[in-house]
Amino acid sequence: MKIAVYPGSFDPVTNGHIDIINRSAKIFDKLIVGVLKNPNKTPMFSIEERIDMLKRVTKDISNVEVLGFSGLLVNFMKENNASVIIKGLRMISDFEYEFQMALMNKKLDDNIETLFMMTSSQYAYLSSSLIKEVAQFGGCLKGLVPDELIPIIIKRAK
Ligand code: COD
Repeated sequence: MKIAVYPGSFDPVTNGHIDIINRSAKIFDKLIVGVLKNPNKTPMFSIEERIDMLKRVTKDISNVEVLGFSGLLVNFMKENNASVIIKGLRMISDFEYEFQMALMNKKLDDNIETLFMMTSSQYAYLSSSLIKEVAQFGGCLKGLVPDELIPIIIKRAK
């Protein structure tokens, strides 16, 4: 069974993330969406809230599981028998940091491969931080995040 992990902060999940989840779930037997609990960052949404939002919007994809993790990604992978890391690439600016992380993860565990999936063109400009900014200043989130999450994000951003 080929198990992949799509890791991220997902603060909050956007339609760009969901596109990567949908497309990679078709390639692997199981896709684990790994939600990072980062003690060095103060997110807009708690780890529990981010997991809950991801579970709601992926409930119809039968081979997707949403789990939280802290610490090293490679340890989380090992605990879940996963061997492939999925990363989304938007702009060339994503590449440098993602390249560095892929090499470090390979150094930490040689059995793990990182696969990069190109963003779909309609989501290339989307990021969680821009979503938070748009929400804070009252912009329209339609088409950028799942409809059912729009009121939750707007409420939190106020
Ligand atoms: N289209 C396509 N892909 C996208 C889009 C979009 N519109 N938006 C985001 N993505 C991709 C990102 O490129 C990323 O691959 C993923 O979706 C998640 O994005 P974010 O912003 O929610 O999450 P990040 O980038 O903050 O996640 C960072 C990690 C959690 C992956 C990283 O910090 C990590 O692995 N931490 C664990 C600690 C560890 O092991 N450190 C050593 C690693 S070398």
